[in-house]
Order: sequence, then structure tokens, then C-alpha cells
Amino acid sequence: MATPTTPTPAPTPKTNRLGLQVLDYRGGKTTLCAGCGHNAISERIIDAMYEMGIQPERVMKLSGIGCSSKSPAYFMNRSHSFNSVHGRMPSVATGALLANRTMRGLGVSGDGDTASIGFGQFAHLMRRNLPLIYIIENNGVYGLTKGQFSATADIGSSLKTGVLNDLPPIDTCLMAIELGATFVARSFSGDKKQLLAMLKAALAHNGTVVLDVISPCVTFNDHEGSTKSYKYMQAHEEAISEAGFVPHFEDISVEYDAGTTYDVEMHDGSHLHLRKMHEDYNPTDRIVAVKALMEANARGEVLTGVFYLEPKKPSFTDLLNMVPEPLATLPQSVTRPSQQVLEEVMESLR
Ligand SMILES: Cc1ncc(C[n+]2csc(CCOP(=O)(O)OP(=O)(O)O)c2C)c(N)n1
Ligand code: SF4
Ligand SMILES: [Mg+2]
Repeated sequence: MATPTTPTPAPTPKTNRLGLQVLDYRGGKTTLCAGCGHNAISERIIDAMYEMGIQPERVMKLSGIGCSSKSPAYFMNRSHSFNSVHGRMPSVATGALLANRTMRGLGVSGDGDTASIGFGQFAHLMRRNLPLIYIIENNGVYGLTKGQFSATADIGSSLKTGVLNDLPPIDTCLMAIELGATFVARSFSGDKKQLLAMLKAALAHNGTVVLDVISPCVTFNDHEGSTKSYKYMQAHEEAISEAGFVPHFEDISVEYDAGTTYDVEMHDGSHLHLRKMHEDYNPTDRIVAVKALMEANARGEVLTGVFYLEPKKPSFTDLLNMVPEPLATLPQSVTRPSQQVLEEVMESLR
């Protein structure tokens, strides 16, 4: 007679500091092409939000129009989401975050949505230092409308049809640094480790984060002649720094050499360690950052890493002295002048 075996208990699912599982951060099934860089970015957002223990309901996902802008549907189903008009995510984000400063803003846009039709909105957003993580899923083309060049396409790169791009590109990181963003970085959708560290650091920042992520479009821009393909990135990616992130809630002390590594204390007390890979790297000096980017662009290299960080600058909501409560839940006694005040105003106008 066989001896009865006791069933092995199911393993307890792993949870984060809020007691949530990674499943709690997932979204709908993607409808993007298999292999699209945007899918890998969604995965890293899920990992970063889970590992940082962010309450999904406290997050607003904002986007414009494009394959990239569709991707918020594929992560964090429990969060709020607003898919705006093409290139208009910044103004929607500004309104929403000013109306409710208890929420975290995560914007997802494309290179067309940001640097072509939305360029004016992007520029004015940068000046304000709104507390928003702005991810540009950069593939150099308008993927959703079948692969025309966008304004980030490199001069001399070609479409699948052989058409050459003869206009110079807009470097969104250079623009963001010049116009006032306080956390500016570039990564590659295929670089899991770097992208995850950057996203976690972005969640610890109070101000505008611009994270330009080269995200190949496998259907329209992954061929020979493209400078946004997987192959091109593997051959031309050059990291300016290596990022290590220690969240404020983990008691880990990291040994690092102050001569080779910058230790930046973030707004929430987390630490970002940036190990220099370039001689003159200094993430707190915007002139150095601009020079490094311009030189790399001239050499045909795609520089990645955290280029510029200013963790102490007041955000737009701090500057405007907004009340901490969401405007929607303020009582009318606070949002409307009383009858007596209105009568006094009328009286003063007689
Ligand atoms: C006002 C307006 N103009 C044009 C379009 C057509 N359109 C839809 S998506 C898109 C470009 C999207 O490119 P990008 O932001 O790079 O996203 P991707 O699809 O490459 O991820 C364009 C031009 C539109 N939807 N609305
Ligand atoms: S068309 Fe390009 S950008 Fe759009 S989902 Fe497919 S691979 Fe991604
Ligand atoms: Mg694009």
C-alpha cells in the first residue's frame, strides 16, 4: 500500500512593502507588436513601481497619441489613466497635478508626440518643474501611422523604403536640460538594469524627470540604415555613468569611492550612486552635461545615463504654494467667498 503524501503548501507569493504582489501592478494584455521596445518599458515600469512600493491608486498615468501613448493600458490597471490629444499630455498633466498634489504623475509619450506635434507643450512643461515623470519612448518614427520620420530621427538615417532623412534631429535631453528639467536621463529599452535604476530614482524625485528611452520600432525602424534599431544601439550605446539606487526604506550601506562615484541624496531620502564612466562627468553641472551630449552626438554615439540632476529645486506645486488637499475635496466654505465677502465687494464697486 502506498504511503499517503502530505500535499506541499503553495509557496507564499512575494510581496512588496505595501503587501502587494507584482500582479497588482500589471495591466491589460499588450496589443503592440511582439518585440516592440515600448513593451519592455512597460515591464520595467511595473518592476519599478512594485519594488518602490508605490500605491497604484495614487498614480495618474497620462499620455498623448501613438503606440507609445497606448502603452499605459498595459501596466498598472489599478491606477488612474488619461489618454489625451496628440502632443497635449503636458497641459493635461499640469492641470491634473495642480488640482491634486497627493497624486503621482507618470507621463508616457512618443518622440512624435513630444518632439513633433507636442514640442511647444513639452518646452513650457520643462520650464515649470512640475512633479512629473515624463517618459519619451523614442523610436525615431511615427509608429502608429506607419513609420514616417519624427523630429528625433538622425540626419542621414533612412526609412525602410530607402528615403533619407535630411533634417537634423531634436535632442530632447539637451532641450530639457536647457529649459529647466531637474532630472534628465537617457536609456535603452533593451538595458533592463539601467532603465530600472533610473525609473526607481525618478520615483524618488520631486520635479520634472525627463527619461528619453530609445525604444526600437521592430515593424518600421529596425533595419540597416536606422539609428534607432536594436543593432545600432548595441553598437553605439555609450554610458556616461552607471546608476545604482538605494531606496530610503532599505537599510543598506553601500561602499563607494567618492573619487569615482557621485552619491546624490534624492528628495525622499533615497540615494542614487552614479559611477563615472567618462572623465569629466558631473551630474550636477548642466554645462558639462550639455557638452558631453553635444560631443557624443557629433561622434555618432548614443550617450545614455543620468545627465543632469538638481534634487533640491522647488517644484511647480511648491512654488505656487498649493494647498495639500485635492481641490475637488475642499469644502465650498474654502473655495467660495462667503455671502458677506461678496456683498462687501459689490459695495466697494458702487
Ligand atoms: C492632431 C493629430 N495629428 C495627427 C495625428 C496622427 N498621428 C497619430 S499617432 C502619430 C505619431 C505618433 O508617433 P510617436 O509619438 O512617435 O509614437 P509611436 O507610435 O512611434 O510610439 C500621428 C502623427 C493625430 N492622431 N492627431
Ligand atoms: S508599429 Fe512600431 S511602435 Fe507601434 S507597436 Fe509596432 S513596433 Fe511598436
Ligand atoms: Mg515614435
